[in-house]
Amino acid sequence: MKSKSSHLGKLVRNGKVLILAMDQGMEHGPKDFDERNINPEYVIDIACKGGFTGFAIQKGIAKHYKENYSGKVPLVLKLNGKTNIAPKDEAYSPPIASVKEAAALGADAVGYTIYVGSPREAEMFREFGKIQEEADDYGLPTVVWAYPRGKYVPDEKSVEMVSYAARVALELGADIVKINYPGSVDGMRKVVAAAGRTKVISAGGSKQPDAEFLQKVRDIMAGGACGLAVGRNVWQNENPMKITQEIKKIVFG
Ligand code: FBP
Repeated sequence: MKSKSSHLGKLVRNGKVLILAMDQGMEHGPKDFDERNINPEYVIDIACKGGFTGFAIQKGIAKHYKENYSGKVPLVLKLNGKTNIAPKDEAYSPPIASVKEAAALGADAVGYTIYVGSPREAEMFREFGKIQEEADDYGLPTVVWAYPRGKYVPDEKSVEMVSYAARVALELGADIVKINYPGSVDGMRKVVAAAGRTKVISAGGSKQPDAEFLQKVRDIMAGGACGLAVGRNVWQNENPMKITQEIKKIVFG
């Protein structure tokens, strides 16, 4: 069994992280995809050839397409997930895979979504606590998607809420926290400060024109984040490899 630092060494390159996320099939449904990227092989090819430090997917894709990505890009297996059909008020993402399955699939990290502030926050904390403990046993780093959400959260992307979520990830023992960009470089700095020694990466968000998105990447990095876990802005792009190269120039300098 490899040590946690050797797994982290794959995910973090020169202190920076660039994960390609494709859990949107579960989280958003087929509406996020077109006739090209609806085929998982299309996105897997981008993950493998793009030089990403990780590829975040659910276990079904991980199992059915193992031969396509294995050994070519580090796997970040998402261990919970939900659709966006149910109302957001009671935001909850149930566990659907185990750390054992992640290890058997050759994952280099496990991913877990926690809706901070949700009425069901306690359940998610408890479930992640167990996963955190098992991940430590397997030497696997944890990446927490920390999203403030639910009927008590007035603004999911306010600096205050995103900083709180980042801090919660630190308190829960996450190695890396993925947050939604809080809208400004200053806001990002506050989030990074709140996260302490937990590394902060930002989601990409919905598809933007290239120049706007690349400015957002610059701002994310200027705010002290160590990278991104990006999905739609790469595989919905007309030229995914070109935008990936541009993102890499900014993230890895
Ligand atoms: P994007 O870069 O496409 O925004 O992906 C980031 C991500 O966190 C995905 O990993 C996840 O599927 C999705 O966003 C969650 O989005 P939402 O905020 O709608 O739940």
